[in-house]
Amino acid sequence: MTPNQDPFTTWVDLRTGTLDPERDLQDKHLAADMPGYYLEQDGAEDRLVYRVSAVPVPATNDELASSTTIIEPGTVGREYHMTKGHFHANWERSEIYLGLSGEGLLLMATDDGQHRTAPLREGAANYIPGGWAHRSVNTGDEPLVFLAVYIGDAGYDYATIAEEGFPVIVVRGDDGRPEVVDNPRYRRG
Ligand code: M6P
Ligand code: ZN
Repeated sequence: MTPNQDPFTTWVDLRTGTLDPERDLQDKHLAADMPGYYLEQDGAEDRLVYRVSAVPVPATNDELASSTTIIEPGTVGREYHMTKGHFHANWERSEIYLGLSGEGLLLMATDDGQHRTAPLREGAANYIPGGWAHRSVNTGDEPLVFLAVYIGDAGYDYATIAEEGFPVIVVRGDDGRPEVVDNPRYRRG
């Protein structure tokens, strides 16, 4: 049998998340890419919130796709910078998030409103089973960097989270520390 791909190496800078070679960079800005994702977004300055550097592979269930994500530190209102978050279009597909640097939280939720919070920092390898939407939040003062590995045909369902939100949000408390609180705008599908 002849394999349909050659092996390849990607160098990962474990602190910055930079890949060598860079193949597919996607920058996510507050205004253009995340309209309505934060409770207090009106009037917030536009900015780069996060960057995804992907290692493209064919979108089949034989392949493992991967990417680093770098979330800049900061808040929009009281909410910490976060990714958009998604279910997989093939919703039973799973994923692993390995924390590389910085300090944050991984939020996971099912479409019937269950939710979980996991640590996302150096050395935390989080398993995200199929059916759990996932969003990462930078609660620290440095960029939050993690590596994701997922099945090639997982795909993205952004619409459910864009419309319904997550059951919880992560805000900076009065003492300056992160708090996970109920999302007043959460709508269960
Ligand atoms: C991780 C992976 C990617 C995802 C990225 C940003 O790197 O899960 O597939 O694109 O995080 O998350 P989102 O797509 O929700 O903005
Ligand atoms: Zn995913």
